Amino acid sequence: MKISGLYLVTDRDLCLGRPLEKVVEQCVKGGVSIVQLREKDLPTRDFIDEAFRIKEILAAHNVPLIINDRVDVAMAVRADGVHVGQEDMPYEMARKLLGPDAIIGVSVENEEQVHRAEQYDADYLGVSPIFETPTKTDTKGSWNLSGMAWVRKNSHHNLVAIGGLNEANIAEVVRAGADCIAVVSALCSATNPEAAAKKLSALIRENTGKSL
Ligand code: TZP
Ligand code: MG
Repeated sequence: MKISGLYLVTDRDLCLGRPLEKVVEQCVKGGVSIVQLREKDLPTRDFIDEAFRIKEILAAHNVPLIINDRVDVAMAVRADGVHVGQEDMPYEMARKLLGPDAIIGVSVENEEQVHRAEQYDADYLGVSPIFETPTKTDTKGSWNLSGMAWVRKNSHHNLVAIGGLNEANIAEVVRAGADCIAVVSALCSATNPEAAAKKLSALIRENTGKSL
């Protein structure tokens, strides 16, 4: 499945006190094309319950649900796929468990990981992080625009850019080769998530197919 457009990665703590379900629904109304549920410290039972609630909202809009890290949770709730980082379950193992139709994304943080990922039939690579971001601080360096362009040249995969992206910089990230833009705070912490999603989606559309 070709992943494109605007990709929401959730963070309950960044939703300014609003329920995550409300924020996700507004983002979807604003044109988000895919949603990743990312929960780093919820008990498994709560993660599953939340995933079912989000899945129902997304199903009404035909938007796929991706689970961050947890292949077991993805299987339990029959999510559309999973996103794995370099320290999570290896790609091949996740593919075996979830099957050929699942959407599986893999984070790449350096050039070696990009080369290694060439042998995967992953649905996308998460190019992470493009810029430094307070949302995720355990990163080792950032790709910047030149790195994004390097990944585009050296990978056959569909590319999802993430990290420090917002309306001020996504045009150039798309022009550097991103197929899809993933954001946390630019949507979760937006005063009006629906309007923010509309604005970001339009910027992605306008810049797709153009180069730097
Ligand atoms: N992975 C790499 S950067 C990041 C994740 C989950 C956080 C991106 O957050 P923001 O607020 O869009 O910079
Ligand atoms: Mg992970």
